[in-house]
Amino acid sequence: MRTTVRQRIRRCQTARAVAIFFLLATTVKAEDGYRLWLRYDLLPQPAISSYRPHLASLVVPGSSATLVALRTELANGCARLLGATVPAAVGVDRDGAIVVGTPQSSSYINSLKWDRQLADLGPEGFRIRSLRLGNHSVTVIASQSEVGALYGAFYFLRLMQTLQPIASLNVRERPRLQLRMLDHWDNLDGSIERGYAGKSLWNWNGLPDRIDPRLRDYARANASIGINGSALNNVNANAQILTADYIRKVAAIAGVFRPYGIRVFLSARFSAPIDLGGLKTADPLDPDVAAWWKTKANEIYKAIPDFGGFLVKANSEGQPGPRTYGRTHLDGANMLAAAVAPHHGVVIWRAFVYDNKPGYDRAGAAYAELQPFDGKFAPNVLLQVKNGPIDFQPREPFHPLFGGMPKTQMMPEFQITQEYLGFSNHLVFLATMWREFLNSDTYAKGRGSTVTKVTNGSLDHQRITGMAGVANTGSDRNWTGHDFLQSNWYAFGRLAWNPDVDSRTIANEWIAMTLTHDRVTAATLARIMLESREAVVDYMTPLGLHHLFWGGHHYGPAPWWNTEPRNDWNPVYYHRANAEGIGFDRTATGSNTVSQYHQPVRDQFSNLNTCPENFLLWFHHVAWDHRMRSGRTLWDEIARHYQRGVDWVRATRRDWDALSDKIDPERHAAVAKKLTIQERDAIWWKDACLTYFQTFSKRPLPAGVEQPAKTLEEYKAKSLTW
Ligand code: GCV
Repeated sequence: MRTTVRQRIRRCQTARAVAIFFLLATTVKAEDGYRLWLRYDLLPQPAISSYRPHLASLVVPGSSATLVALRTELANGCARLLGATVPAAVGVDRDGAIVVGTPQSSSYINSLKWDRQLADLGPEGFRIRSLRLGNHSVTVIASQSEVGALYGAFYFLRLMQTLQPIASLNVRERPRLQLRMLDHWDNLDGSIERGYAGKSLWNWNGLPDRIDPRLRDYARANASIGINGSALNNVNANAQILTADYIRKVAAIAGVFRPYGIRVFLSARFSAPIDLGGLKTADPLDPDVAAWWKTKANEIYKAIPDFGGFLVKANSEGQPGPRTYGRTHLDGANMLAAAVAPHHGVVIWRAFVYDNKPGYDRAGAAYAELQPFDGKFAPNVLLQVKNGPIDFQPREPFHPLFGGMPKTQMMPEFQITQEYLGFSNHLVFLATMWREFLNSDTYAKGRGSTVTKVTNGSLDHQRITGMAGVANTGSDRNWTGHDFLQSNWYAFGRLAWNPDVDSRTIANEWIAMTLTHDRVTAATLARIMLESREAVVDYMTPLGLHHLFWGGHHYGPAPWWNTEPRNDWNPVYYHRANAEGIGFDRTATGSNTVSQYHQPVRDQFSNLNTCPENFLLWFHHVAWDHRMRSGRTLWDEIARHYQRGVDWVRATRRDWDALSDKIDPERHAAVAKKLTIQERDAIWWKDACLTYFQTFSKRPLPAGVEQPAKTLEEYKAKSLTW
């Protein structure tokens, strides 16, 4: 049969259209994790039907960058969730309008006379109300500030993403903490210290001219969970970040973040006046040094008027600091604080300081060093304190500085990136760990003086509050290296907004937004996430053991390690296993750092009979045959914990495999692969630790605990690439 030219052209066009369609379909459907929890996939039909009448138009007047971002987010989000465009409108001319903005940007919101109510919620808080405007039923999302309205819009989208009703809303939300920050340990060469998801997101070489569009998506994701600060560079800081060249680059990043309410911070190297300024000293009490920092701060604020301030790691792990010049942390922090104070900036001084004196206990170092300065820091200084007294271990008791410095502004530091939790290979949901810490009762002012209350400022009337998380983001397409670990970024943001949110709520939200609306599947996933942290503690460091990690990279077990130049970088320093028993005696018969806690916490931890068993070997050196509450000996109990951890990973792999038809194939396969590694590692942890500790305990493994496959020498010879 002969075809006409016209027919051939049409066929070609059709073929091209089909090809483009498939190309688009595969691009759009690529389940590579890039979209995080902001996927906005089509909702189930019943939800669409119930939402549709309340989403008839978007009335978001204004042309500022924030309002444009807000309007775009709402329009895209609603259109994709509902599968139909929600038109933008200038006025409320129908039922179901969504009216968003501030009293300044929207005459409708102005007409509501909500000034007092909005003021009560603070500059970043918002109200969402279903009400009648004139003759129409509408939903109003309002805030004092445009960024607050943006937070409200994300909240509203989340309601739909998690299938909540929107017909009759009366929401009042405000962040409980002021500084909600991600700390990036990103180096200027693009590498990330303790980063397991690729390279740095900041393309320093291309900036300020070439701005990666991904920066905007980073900002969107953060704004969606209320994160409002980003410290861009490693706390092991390179002074170059403070040069004019880099300030221009930082200003370009700040320009992308600003509409989303995110301010940039920089880690400052304390010796910068020498490194960059050519001064002979960085002594904080030297007037030339103070003047150099003032000039530098002025220069930064000129380029970035909303610059947040400096984050400082001083006199810690080889970093320069005031003590290099015979001065104190107080001298250093207050000198820098004076430089940024005229611009309303803050100094975030890290409490991660420890010395290397013979016979000392690293867990008590920060308290000994900093507590005496309580009440003496300048009003714009915050002390950023890791959740536990050592270093982001799978389980630590709360840091005694919480509750120990009532006249100082305290800001917890979490590690979202999993330096000590299997990098981006292990599925660990960290909300439960952070919850445990926030719920801890310091007893600083009697019962109920929880870390949450220290953090949110309610216990000691703290003026500036905050929380920081060391980011787990990188250039990997899925941002965090493991699809599930996006949930930790999400969880951090949710807890920084409200440190009272419970872990289950966070898990459920994240699952609904990111993985599935199927109830049964979601329940399985939530259970896995909520159990995961305890499982990791079981197979890595049960019963209060800590820092058993391979030296340097901290991946995998090396309880035998004793070759680091500093004692307190060696696992043997922490577990102290010998023929009698195992554990670090931090009671009065040992280092007595337990005395840094208030009563009755101190007594509870000190007493072998009342010490919670999950902290037992943190505070006590315990005999191998010590009877645990279960009736088993300590040795048997340790062994059973390791086995339990391994069993959990095996069961989780089975659970995950069974969900292959419930999760898209791409992410299912990616997570399955990671779980294989996690199982291999859990077995490695169990076997290496038990084989090694057995050389001291000289006891057999109890029934039900699998025999290790290799010899201790083989575990010792293993490397990261084994
Ligand atoms: C940025 C631990 C990590 C270091 C990190 C340090 C810190 O020691 O291993 O990589 O340095 O903590 O928090 O300053």
